[in-house]
Amino acid sequence: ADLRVGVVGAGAMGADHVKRITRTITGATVSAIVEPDPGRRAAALALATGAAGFENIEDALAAGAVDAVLIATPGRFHEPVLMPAIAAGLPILCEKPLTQDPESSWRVLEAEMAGGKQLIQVGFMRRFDREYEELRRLIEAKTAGELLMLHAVHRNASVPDNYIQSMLITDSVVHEFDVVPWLAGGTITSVEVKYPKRNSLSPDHLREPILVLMELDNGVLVDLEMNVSVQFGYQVATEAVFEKGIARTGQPSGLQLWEDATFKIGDHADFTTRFREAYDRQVQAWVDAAKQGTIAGPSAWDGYKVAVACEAGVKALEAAGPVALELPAVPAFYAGRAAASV
Ligand code: ISE
Repeated sequence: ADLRVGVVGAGAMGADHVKRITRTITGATVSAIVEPDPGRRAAALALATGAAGFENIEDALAAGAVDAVLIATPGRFHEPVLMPAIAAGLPILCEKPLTQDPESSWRVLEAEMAGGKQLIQVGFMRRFDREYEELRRLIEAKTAGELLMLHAVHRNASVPDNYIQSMLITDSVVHEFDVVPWLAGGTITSVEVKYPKRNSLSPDHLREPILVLMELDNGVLVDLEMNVSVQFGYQVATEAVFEKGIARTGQPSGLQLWEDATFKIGDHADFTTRFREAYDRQVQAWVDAAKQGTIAGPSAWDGYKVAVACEAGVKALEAAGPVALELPAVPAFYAGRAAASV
């Protein structure tokens, strides 16, 4: 039988997932839309035939309307949705971040551990991007030698009005905090932020772009240009420097067009298309695993590690130099389950 998924939060990302589950994913249907805003709820319900609408997760759970929960609310509302879903023992796909600070992420880990079963997969979809997967294999195989450093760019055309300075870290760099250690096989030990000349096209309340430097315990150094007002489109790209080779991901690969003595290559406008395949693969893997009572991607522990990095990153926005970070020992509950991570 199809996995009956309740999608919690029907903003841009939630609506995108509703369409995905309805049109692309096999073995799952959207059985509930949980969204307090009546307009958004109705719009999402119109995309998912047969789904029931609820104002909050408690009502959806009480109605027995869902077998699994996909959380796509803003990050600050994740914990209040995660806790009842964990208590109900349901599989969960939680959009990034797990929660917005290490303390609340730790509470989530404790709740999951208390239930004795891994329920939470965190939506760091970059791990499902084929080029990142290939790059990770290349780094592991060492055919181009050891990885020395990564140059990364993360560029958004623009951001919504509610996007504040700390969100450069907690909403955007959060992805690199997950994917960089996963790629490079190390742990982040410090984060530093430098400010180049400010973009006059940035919203008044933002000081960006920023340059983020991450040091890993295996000696790999990472620089990231985080830039959210580039106007022209959406780019997430990495150049990996090896001892005897260079690898690049995320290069423009759309339509090639020669016109008016000019050559153009199509590129992306936003993350829904740039990572469409990654999102599809992530959600399919989650659905398949949920039916087997397991997860198939980043765990709650991975989410916790990222929360610790984000805390250092937010401090680094104000600090003069690198901000060191330290992780507690991985709880045995998660240590034995590395295989659950792709
Ligand atoms: C957004 O929330 C995302 O997750 C996107 O992947 C990222 O590029 C963007 O900066 C965030 O605001």
